[in-house]
Amino acid sequence: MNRTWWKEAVIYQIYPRSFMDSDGDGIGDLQGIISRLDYLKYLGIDVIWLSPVYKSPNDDNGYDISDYQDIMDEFGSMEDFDELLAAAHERGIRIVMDLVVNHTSDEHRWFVESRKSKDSVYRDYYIWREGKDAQTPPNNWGSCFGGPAWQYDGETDMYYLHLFSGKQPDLNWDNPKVREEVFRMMTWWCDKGIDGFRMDVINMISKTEEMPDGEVHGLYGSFDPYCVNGPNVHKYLQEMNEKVLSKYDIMTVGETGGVTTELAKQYAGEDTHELNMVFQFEHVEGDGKYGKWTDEKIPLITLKKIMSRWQCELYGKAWNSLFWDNHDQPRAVSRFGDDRPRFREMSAKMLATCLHMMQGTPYIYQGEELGMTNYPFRSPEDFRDIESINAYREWCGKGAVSHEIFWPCITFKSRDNARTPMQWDDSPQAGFTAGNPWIAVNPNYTQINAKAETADPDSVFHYYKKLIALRKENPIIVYGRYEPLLEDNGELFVYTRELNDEKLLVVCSFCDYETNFAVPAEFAGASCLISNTGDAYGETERTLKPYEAFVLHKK
Ligand code: TEU
Repeated sequence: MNRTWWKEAVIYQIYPRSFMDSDGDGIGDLQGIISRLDYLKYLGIDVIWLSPVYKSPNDDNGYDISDYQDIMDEFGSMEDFDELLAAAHERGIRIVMDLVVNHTSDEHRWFVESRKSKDSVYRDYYIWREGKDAQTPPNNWGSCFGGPAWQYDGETDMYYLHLFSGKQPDLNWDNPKVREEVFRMMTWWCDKGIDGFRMDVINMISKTEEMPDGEVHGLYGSFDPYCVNGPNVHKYLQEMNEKVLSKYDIMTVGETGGVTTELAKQYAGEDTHELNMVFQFEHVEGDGKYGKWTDEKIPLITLKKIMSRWQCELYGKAWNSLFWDNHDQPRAVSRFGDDRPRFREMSAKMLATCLHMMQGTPYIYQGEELGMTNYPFRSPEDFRDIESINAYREWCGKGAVSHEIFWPCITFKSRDNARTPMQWDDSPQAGFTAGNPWIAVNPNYTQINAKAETADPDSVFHYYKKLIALRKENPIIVYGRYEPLLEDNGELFVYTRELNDEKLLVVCSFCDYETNFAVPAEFAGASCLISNTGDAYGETERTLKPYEAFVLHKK
């Protein structure tokens, strides 16, 4: 397997709106990020994945782009961006942009022109269809953000497709002019010196010609079979690779909800000339009682089987990306660990061990390195995310389910859990802003913040810092073969990594009680690479503390 910088990197995702505000308007910005680069350098990360910073009306917090080559007013100017890129590169940190080209904003000039007339030269930049009538959309598809996936437009008496909000019309990738415009824009950013792209819902860009009703789940029909992993998606990605990606030393990661290991070998194969890696979502989706909404944690055995399958089936064929959370997911320690004060730190360190010892490129979502937790929402007015606001209205507002039953589900899974401001210190608003934040700061910022944790060598922050350093010092962590152990054990996540004559044993307890573990004889006397207890590891029979994690290293 050939060595590359993006296989050996640790990537840190910044959600700019919530990272650091420099001008007191309560919204994070680019100068704020610049002011925190030394913190990221100290943590030891190699790459920043920057969620969208382009011009946007912010219907979906920047994932609705109205100008791909200009900076959102609230975040600053293109000069600020150029300063950020230079300042990051000076520190040896690369910057990967968020490429959102399945759809634009409805305020993008292409769409403004497209909707004016059926004869517009931009008409076929988007997906327009006749309704069954002015009140009935072309089919029964529902959008990801609730409601139908079609918006009626009276100007030309037709409907346009939007798989997300009505202000996010889907681009028509079957139109070569659209592909040409996108590739030209990507080239413009690459020529500025950026280091790659995270590609938003990139496996949705190719749709089938036929758009029949979908199978009904909940309130609408599913568009999946017609809009996900579509007929031309690989052709378009290979064209993108040939015309843009292959010309630069950049990394690419596709956001591919619903992807399988077989498809991932095509999207991210060592020699398929598409992308470098993809995000798979099996461990974070498909768990809902009401669509995605649930208050239940995934059973450990199910989680282990998913993660192990991806580790084993991609080995030597394609590259894994590793994550517990991002700006769309609940906070890792609340979802997969245990955010009760007694267990939060131990379980956050355990989760970090479990993920960062796996094969693939690890992603850290802002605040995960502090063990930040879900937010204690009190009422729907606390939400800012269009997905949560619409879901509460759609499920509770229409009486499909009672508030008492739905509330634990939406507060556990809401994307706003990940979007509360980064907790820098224990000053007002956690040092995020001198103004009023666009979304409330988690009240636990007085205990959980970067200032306290960077000063405490036993903090979650320093544990992440050590894991990142270990990955740089030990090629076995990057390139070693993964093998699961104790696959049917519902308490412990145990696996090995092997490279040449070295071997690692990774043991992680997902329990809030003591458990027993027999160290395999081959690891008797092996040294301890890292643990979240600081205990000595020599004996073969161990009683593990709640959420204990350790890694033995046999050379
Ligand atoms: O997310 C794709 C997506 O399907 C999201 O709805 C996400 O998977 C879901 O909310 C998890 O429950 C991407 C971006 O990451 C997201 O922030 C955008 O809202 C979405 O695309 C549209 O651009």
